[in-house]
This record gives sequence, C-alpha cells and structure tokens, in this order.
Amino acid sequence: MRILLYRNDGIVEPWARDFEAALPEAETVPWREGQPVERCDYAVIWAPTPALLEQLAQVKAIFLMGAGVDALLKFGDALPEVPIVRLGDAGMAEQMVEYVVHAVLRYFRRFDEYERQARDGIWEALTPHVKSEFTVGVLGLGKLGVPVLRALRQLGFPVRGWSRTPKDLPGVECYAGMETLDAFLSGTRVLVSLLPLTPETNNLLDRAHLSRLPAGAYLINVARGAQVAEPDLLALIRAGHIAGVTLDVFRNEPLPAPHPFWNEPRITITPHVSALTLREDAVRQIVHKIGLLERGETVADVVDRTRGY
Ligand code: NDP
Ligand code: OXD
Repeated sequence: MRILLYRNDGIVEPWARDFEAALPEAETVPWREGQPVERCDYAVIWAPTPALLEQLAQVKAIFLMGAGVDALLKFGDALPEVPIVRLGDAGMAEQMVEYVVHAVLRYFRRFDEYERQARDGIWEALTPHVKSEFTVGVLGLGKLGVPVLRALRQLGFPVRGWSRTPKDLPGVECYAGMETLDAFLSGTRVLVSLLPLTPETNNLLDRAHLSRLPAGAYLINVARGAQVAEPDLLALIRAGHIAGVTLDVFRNEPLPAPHPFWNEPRITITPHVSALTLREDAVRQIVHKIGLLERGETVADVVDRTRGY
C-alpha cells in the first residue's frame, strides 16, 4: 500500500515515520510542488495546492490532517470524486475544552479587567458576575462543540447550543436553524463559535447578529476567522456592546502586522492554536479508517460536499 503525504509546511518526515511504524505494509510517498504524483492508494494531506488535487483522482480516499475542510472544499469542482475524510476529534476536543473553558472563566472571574487594572497599578475588587446570568452559547454541536458545552455545564454555567439540525443534549438548551438564531443570541452572554466555515457561516457574525447579543457580551472564536465581519466586530467593541473577545482564528492568517485587532485591548489573540493536530492520535485514527476501507466497511467523518462540512 502506498500513502502519499503532503503538508503545506513541508514537514512530512515525522508523519512518514509514524505511518510506516503503524502500518508496516505501507510505503509513504512525500509529495512536493513540481513533482509528478506517483500512483498511490491513499493521500494524507493538509492545505493542498491545485496541482496536487488535479492528480488525486486515482486514490481510494483523501484523508485530511485536520478537522476543518474549508481549505479543501474551496476548490469546488476541481476536487477529485473520491471520498474525503477529515479528523474527528483525534485529541482536539480535549484541547478545545481547555482553551474555551479558560477563556470563559477569564471573563466570568473578570481576570481580563484585573489584568488591565494591574498594569495601571489599581487595587480594586470588582463586583463578581452572577453565574446564573452568564449563559454560554456554542454555535456548532459537533465533535468539538458538544464536549465544550459539557465541560461548561459541569462548571455550573447555563448552556445553550445552536446547530443546523435539531439536537437533544441533556442540560443544554438546543436551538436549530437560521430562524432560531436571533433567539439563541439574545440570551447568550458568552458566544463561542465552533462552526465549520461554509457559504452559510461565512460572515455569519456580522453587525446584525452580534447586535442581538446582550450589552456586555463576550465572543470567543475558535472556528474560522471568516465567520466574523471584522469591521462590524470592531465597531461593536468600540461602542461598548461587546466587552471582550478572544480570537484564535482570522480571515487572513497570520494576522497581518498593521491589522487593527492587534491594538484593540479588548481583543485577546492567539495564533490558531486552540486545538492542534496531534500527530500520533491523527495517524492512529487514519490507520484505523484505512483498515475499515480496506475491509469495505464505512468510516466516520466523511465530508459531505453538499453540506460543506
Ligand atoms: P463537526 O462537523 O463535528 O460539527 C459542526 C457543527 O456545526 C454541527 O453541529 C453542525 O450542525 C453545525 N453547523 C454547520 N453548519 C451550520 C449552519 N449553517 N447552521 C447551524 N449549524 C451548523 O465539526 P467539529 O466540531 O469537528 O469542528 C468544528 C470546526 O472547528 C471545524 O470545521 C474547524 O473549522 C474548527 N476547528 C478549529 C481548530 C482550531 O485550532 N482553531 C481546530 C479544529 C477545528 P449539524 O449537527 O446539524 O450537522
Ligand atoms: C483544523 C484546524 O481544522 O487546525 O484542524 O483548524
């Protein structure tokens, strides 16, 4: 069995080592721009170029080294008609829980304000927020959104979630569909996005929707930057409607040096690290799925191109 490997950062050797250790019958074939594509059974890739995609029509499946599929589906009709399989959790849910819980607690316990006070040498206790009024709303009830909600519920926060299709999750107020979004947002004090980037979610968090959040709300975006209309968000922060924002993802990454987000004290920035691909977990999951496909069985996390995720 031959497995083509490609990453846009060029770091494929550790992946090759891990695949060959986990699947001794496999030969890995690293691909670099400009090289011909040798015949392979599977491709394991991240952020491919059009030149690579054009030549993947012969593989049995394309596996992604990440959870989000937008960087691949943007190629539309140029994508080969083979199954595309993304990572499902593979160690990312635990990291996402840590990141989001940290950000929510920071706002709930007003650490963001204490950080600013300390920089100005101010010793002053602030009135604590009331937990029963600090509802956390998570957009996206998938592999990552559900564990995040569970962890926040365990901490005693009122929690609500929004998805495309209806859900029933214990202890979570569930909303589904565009027609429920305004109601969902109006009762959400901390909004967390864990939605995939699709034509429907692109710019979803614009002035109209963000204004539905109650005054003094917070936003945590750990999904994709293009879901946020950046000028609208800045205007709402400056108007005092949004009290604090934590962004791990941006429309253009790396966030360009002159971008106004860098100088906005109410925005906390991290460089797309909320849930990293853990190579060992990823290889274990992909090897398991290759085994299923080889036996003619179905695998989870196959991308639905019509849905866009
Ligand atoms: P899933 O596919 O498991 O879940 C997606 C959820 O979003 C589903 O509940 C789905 O609804 C919902 N959804 C999709 N479109 C809509 C819509 N138009 N309206 C309402 N709900 C919608 O994805 P994951 O949980 O695995 O990952 C979510 C995203 O997180 C990824 O797509 C990726 O962009 C991002 N990510 C970011 C990382 C980072 O480091 N910052 C790391 C990993 C992922 P339904 O259940 O009804 O289908
Ligand atoms: C992913 C990501 O989608 O790293 O896996 O954002």
